Amino acid sequence: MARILITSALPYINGIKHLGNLAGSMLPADVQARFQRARGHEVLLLCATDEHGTPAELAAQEAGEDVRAYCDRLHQVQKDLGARFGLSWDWFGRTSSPQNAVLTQHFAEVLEDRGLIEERVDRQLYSIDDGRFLPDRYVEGTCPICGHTPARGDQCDNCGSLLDPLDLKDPYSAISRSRNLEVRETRHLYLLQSKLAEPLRAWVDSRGDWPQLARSIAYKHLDEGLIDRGITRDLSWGVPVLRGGVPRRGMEGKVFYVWFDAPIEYIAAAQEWADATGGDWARWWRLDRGAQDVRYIEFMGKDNVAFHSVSFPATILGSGEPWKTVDTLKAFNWLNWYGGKFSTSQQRGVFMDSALEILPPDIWRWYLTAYAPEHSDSSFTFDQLVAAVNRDLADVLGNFVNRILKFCESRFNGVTPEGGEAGPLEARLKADLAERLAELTEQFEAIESRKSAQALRGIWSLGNEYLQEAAPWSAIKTDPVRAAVIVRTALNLVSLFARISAPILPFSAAAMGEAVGETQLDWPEVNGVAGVEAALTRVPAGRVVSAPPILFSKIEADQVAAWAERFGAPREVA
Ligand code: B3M
Ligand code: ZN
Repeated sequence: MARILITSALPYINGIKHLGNLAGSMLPADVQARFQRARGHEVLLLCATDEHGTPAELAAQEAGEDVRAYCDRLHQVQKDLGARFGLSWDWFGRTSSPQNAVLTQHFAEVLEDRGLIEERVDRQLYSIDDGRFLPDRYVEGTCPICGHTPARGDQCDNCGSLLDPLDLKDPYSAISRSRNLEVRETRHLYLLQSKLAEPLRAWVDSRGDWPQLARSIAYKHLDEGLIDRGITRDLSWGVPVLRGGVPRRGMEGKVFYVWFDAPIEYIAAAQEWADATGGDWARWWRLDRGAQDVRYIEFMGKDNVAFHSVSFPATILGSGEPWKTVDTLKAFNWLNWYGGKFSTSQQRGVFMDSALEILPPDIWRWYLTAYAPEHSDSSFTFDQLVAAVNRDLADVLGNFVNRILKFCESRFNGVTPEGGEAGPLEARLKADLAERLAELTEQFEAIESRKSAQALRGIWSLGNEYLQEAAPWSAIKTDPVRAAVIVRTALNLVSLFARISAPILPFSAAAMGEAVGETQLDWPEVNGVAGVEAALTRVPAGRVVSAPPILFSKIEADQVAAWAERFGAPREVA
């Protein structure tokens, strides 16, 4: 048994997340966690809300709420939505936790003591009408690169360029819209990443297990050369810049930059979990306390890779302390909304709450895994969703399960029939299954979302093909013993399908398992035909089974039209 630590990028607190956020980090992290648990490994799956920085302050202001009250409320909303999507977090923490504050201050102290943090005089936009500095997203204006308006002080949403507020043309305050701004001097702490260029490169070189997308982004940033980064801000909401528990001289009233404290929450979330459950966080995070045996996997969208392959490792490696670092960094491309962008600020696309109003969670989980924006960007469209659901889930998996259970109910009174010996059809089925099960397991291990879904679909199809060829509905008329063998085999396939579908389709898999009396959906043994033999005798003769309620209803054209209207989907071009 191995120990596997899994984190996904921490969703900003500023509103309900859209399907793109789910597809590129939280969902694949959950699928992997469920798979590894089913394999018998010890897993710690952590996530948290990212509550600091200007996104939180601006969203609270827009909602007319105090920022802390806003974060309390949205944290609960995001936690509940995660649970409804089946995200099996061991802990869903908060970057605003006391644990994270203490740890963030600790890292800053240690880094400063090691000569890796320096105080510098900065020039920043100051709003005379608002009476304050305007960091990051508190300034908007025109992008100096592409000319888009409004671009935000930290980034242009149109061309993706990372910006400094001083780069913006025609800047104005995002708080008051005032253009009455001037440049003033202010002091800030800088993390001297340039001094860490060599150890960071050596560290990335040593990560043998990073998929291509993450690796190429990491080297791009290393090759461009590391620049020192300001890690404090003139804001009041955030982790205060303390040293030894008192305000650090010269930094009174300032807080750490959101991207400095947010990744530290990966560690702090484990501490929150330990404090709440009596678990041992150090065993997962400290190399001197057992974490050298942990495999650590991170999931995130490609825009977050720089922070996880350079900035956060700079904090950790720079500390000189024995912290666990990421072994496998799995990055995703963008899920687009009909070729354009999902947008939280403009409420464009389908969001986690409205998604669940129209379809159950497993439908989304399947679609977002099978069509994950993995090796390139991909576009969400309702037509593609319908094809995936109707074809894969309703016609293949749902149909198989329903058909065999209904047949067993009507012909065998819902009791798994006994008698008879497996024949050549079953032998071929087992050989095929052995091969495909190995392939499926390999794809899950490699964290290949699309290929895992594809391999799974292939195994479901084997079930349908078997049933079609074996035709128990004919056999029952001429050879009831043969019919018994087929039905027993197919009921065992239902059990097997429940076990291997559970990482992606936890709710449907539970219903399928229940239908054939299986509550332990562990992963089958992968050792050729012997493993399959074992899997196909789990449901013994004599066990009572019952057809589950419809697993997956087909989506009808008029539903799609209504959704397209409701979500303002652009008209599809054929
Ligand atoms: N909150 C950005 C995002 O949600 C940021 C990730 C933090 S991970 C430590 O895309
Ligand atoms: Zn731009």
